Amino acid sequence: MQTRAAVAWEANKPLTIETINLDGPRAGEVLVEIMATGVCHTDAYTLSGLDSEGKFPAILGHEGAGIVREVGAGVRSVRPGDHVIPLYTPECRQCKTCLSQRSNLCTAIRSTQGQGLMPDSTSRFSCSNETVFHYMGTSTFSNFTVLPEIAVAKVREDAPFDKICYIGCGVTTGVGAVIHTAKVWPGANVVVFGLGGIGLNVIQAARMVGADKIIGVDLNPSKVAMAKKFGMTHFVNPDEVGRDKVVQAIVDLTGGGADFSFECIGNVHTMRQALECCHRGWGESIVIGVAPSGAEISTRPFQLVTGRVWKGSAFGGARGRTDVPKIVDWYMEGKINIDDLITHTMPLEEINTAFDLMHEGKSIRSVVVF
Ligand code: NAD
Ligand code: AHE
Ligand code: ZN
Repeated sequence: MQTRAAVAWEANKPLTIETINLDGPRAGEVLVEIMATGVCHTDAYTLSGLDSEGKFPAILGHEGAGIVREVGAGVRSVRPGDHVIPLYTPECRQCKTCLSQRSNLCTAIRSTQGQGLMPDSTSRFSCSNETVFHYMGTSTFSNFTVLPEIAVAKVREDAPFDKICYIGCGVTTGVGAVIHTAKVWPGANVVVFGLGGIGLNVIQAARMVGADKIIGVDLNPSKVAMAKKFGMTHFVNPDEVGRDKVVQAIVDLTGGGADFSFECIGNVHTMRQALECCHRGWGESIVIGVAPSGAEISTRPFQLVTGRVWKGSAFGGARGRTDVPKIVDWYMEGKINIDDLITHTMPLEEINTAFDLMHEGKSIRSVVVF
């Protein structure tokens, strides 16, 4: 079949809207009509050329929601008409990691996914006889996409696509990091570096679980109003306190250091600050931000010797097929706020504006509606 998609031909160039060829689903795969997709900072990261797994030409996008239109041989868990959210972290329920229940990092298809290919090492996308690569196993910047069955979460049908697409990455990443990865306790002091599409979801989950102080750190003061609405109690602007005094400012505000910090920027300097602002003896810092390929983090080992813990979180530690439908329920029950975070909605033809708004710091989340 043919479908409309935004194609990234090369790094740092605007996406172009093309009519491309899409081969149908093979065994164990499903064809999904994407109804809406968010634009996450990770899409911009890969487009920047700094992602070691970034391949071009590719169809980016990993924060979608849509409807199953066709299934390949042997598919049992979904059928045409089902509403689904694509999963860049699949859940096969059979690999060592899934069976361990210790991590959400399913290994079933990770290696081909990182090469921009389907599990049989081929691409379903092409344009004028040129292969176009998949991205993160999802490629939601295409009106139709093909996914492995294990990479879709079936969700309730009354949930609006243009809101729940955000659960495909940002919401689950932020909320999950608090609940699954850090297991923030009531009364904890929490610091969030980066008040964007991920950080604000960390903030709303921290409030939900009963955190005490929720301190936001960002260079852009225009993020403060939204962050306060979602639960931020204190704000630190590194340009006001001095970039080398951020750690001290947080230690002072928390009476000794944070119980939990979350880095939601992707900057190795703020990752270090996020660790070092944690409380001696038990403070945990969770790295969510994705740093450029080749970047490295550093700190004095003494920071760890004295009990601070450095952890990372991918997709909020969520097991997609199990946890994503629950988060959709939380949204539909009014337990989490998604609507206010979606500051811009646009048609596919205007997708480059979503990247511009992100880089200019003017949006929280932009959603493309097909
Ligand atoms: P965003 O652009 O919406 O937000 C980033 C925020 O960081 C902005 O508010 C910006 O003003 C602020 N910022 C930038 N540099 C700063 C600095 N030096 N000090 C303080 N604040 C600074 O991005 P997002 O969509 O929220 O994504 C955030 C990060 O999380 C990205 O690196 C993204 O790739 C990553 N991410 C990781 C996962 C995961 O599973 N681990 C999932 C989604 C996104
Ligand atoms: N290809 C990148 C990896 C980037 C990365 O860490 N991605 C996160 C999700 S970001 C979503 O917005 C993730 O899930 N990581 C676990 C994994 O298996 O990729 C790079 O830097 O090489
Ligand atoms: Zn993302």
